[in-house]
Amino acid sequence: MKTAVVGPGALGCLLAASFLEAGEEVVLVDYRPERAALLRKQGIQIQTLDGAQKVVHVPDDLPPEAGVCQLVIMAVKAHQTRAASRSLPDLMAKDTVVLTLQNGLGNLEEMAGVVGREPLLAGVAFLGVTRRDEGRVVHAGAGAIIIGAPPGSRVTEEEVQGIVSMFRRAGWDCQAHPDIQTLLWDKLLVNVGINPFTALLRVPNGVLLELPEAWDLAVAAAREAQAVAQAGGVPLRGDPEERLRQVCTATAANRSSMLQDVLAGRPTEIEALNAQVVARGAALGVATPVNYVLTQLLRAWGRAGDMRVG
Ligand code: KPL
Repeated sequence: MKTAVVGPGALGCLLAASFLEAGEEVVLVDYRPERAALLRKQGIQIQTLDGAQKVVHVPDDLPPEAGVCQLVIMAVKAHQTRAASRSLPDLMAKDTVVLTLQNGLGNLEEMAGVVGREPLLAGVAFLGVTRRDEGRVVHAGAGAIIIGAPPGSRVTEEEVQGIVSMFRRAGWDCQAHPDIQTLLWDKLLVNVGINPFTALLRVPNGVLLELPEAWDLAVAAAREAQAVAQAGGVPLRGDPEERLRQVCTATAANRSSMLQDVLAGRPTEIEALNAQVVARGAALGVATPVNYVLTQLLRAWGRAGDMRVG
């Protein structure tokens, strides 16, 4: 199935390269002409899980030149979703399915505002993947990709299975899940615990396990997310501490996406992560003090910009 991967960041590059290597027709969709030209020239350089290096030349284009696809995978940062969604109609025919594998909450709503809820699928990716530079990625941690149809989607179970099979042919541990809403919250719980602390402390995910002060706060942030989910009717069960431990262990060497953003001086995804817990908690009367502090700290980090020293 012809697939467009929108956003040549760490996840987008890794997925697009894996699909191409599995013999799929794939196009990497970029919005920045100069980066598209660079990737076309140099290809995507990947360090695989076992440390091997390879270069994969994935066709890279701008919409609308990328053409109409059967599957569009959104892999841009959460704060770019609105802008990227405007190009979706250029990539879509009547039966095109759009899958978001982005972090956080709010992406589905942004996309639905442009193309409606019917063609949408959502997914969570528990991979450790680091972008070293434009088109240079390190696959640092194995993990599952789970996809499913959110409320209002017209995508059938059979179509979901077809997409799962495509991911598996490309070597991914991919599964379908009937309750993707709960999984989006499960991933949010993980991200609100891991991402701000790794970004503020500048440590890879696994180091959090060795820093009791940070660990306790990370667990508290995750517990708040669970309480908000449950108050909103999302049956998010299980022990948040155990969940964080699993992901930190599986992605120990990885730099979280927020740490990568901070190191590169890019905007972070705090608004789609901890800020969502705070806003939804406020609406439901659930206190979220740890997420509030983290949100404000990362917002202040973003605002400080050039005023930072060093
Ligand atoms: O999703 C991630 C991220 O970095 O955004 C995890 C799973 C925490 C891996 O680093």
